[in-house]
Amino acid sequence: YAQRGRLLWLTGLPGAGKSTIAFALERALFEQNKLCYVLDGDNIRHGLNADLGFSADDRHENLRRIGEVAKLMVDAGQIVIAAFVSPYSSDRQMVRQMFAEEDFDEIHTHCSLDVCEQRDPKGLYARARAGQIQGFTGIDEPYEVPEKPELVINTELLSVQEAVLLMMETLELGSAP
Ligand code: GGZ
Repeated sequence: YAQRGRLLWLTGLPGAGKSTIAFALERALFEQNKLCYVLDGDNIRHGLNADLGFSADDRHENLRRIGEVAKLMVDAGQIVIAAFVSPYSSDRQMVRQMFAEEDFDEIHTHCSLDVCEQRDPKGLYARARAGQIQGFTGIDEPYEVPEKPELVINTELLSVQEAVLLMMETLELGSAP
């Protein structure tokens, strides 16, 4: 059984569609018998990183640990799909540097703040606007737009399935589903 492990890193504003695309891609790869696994806030921040919040230092440590976990999984031959806001270029660069060039791809799930805020799937933008959450990315914390991502997915224009196809083709992940 030969499969090259690699890390696909999805970054973008809350509500941009990172996790949705990550899980749709996981399903598509799974159907092609590829070993893959999604890491996102829901399975990382409740367990391994339950001690961390959203200060710049905590976000840095969150992403450092995720990078280390992903490295082990990539060594084990997995396609790891990581979906994290990862708002700071320096943190994304740190993770990138943990991997060989061919094993790491940065994918910017791009969506305007207005549309993310309209979607507000968890009601967090509303809470941030109301002052109930401080330091919320896009509201009172910056999101540093990736300068040279391997791929940009505009989630205002593409459907989830179109985004999956684009990733499959551009990143040479397998045959089109
Ligand atoms: C950003 C926050 C915050 C703050 C809670 N800022 O839409 P979500 O809910 O599911 O995605 C966001 C998630 C961000 O966690 P990450 O581990 O991806 O962040 S980072 O990469 O910056 O470490 C959001 C929710 O947690 N959330 N508070 N203040 N997002």
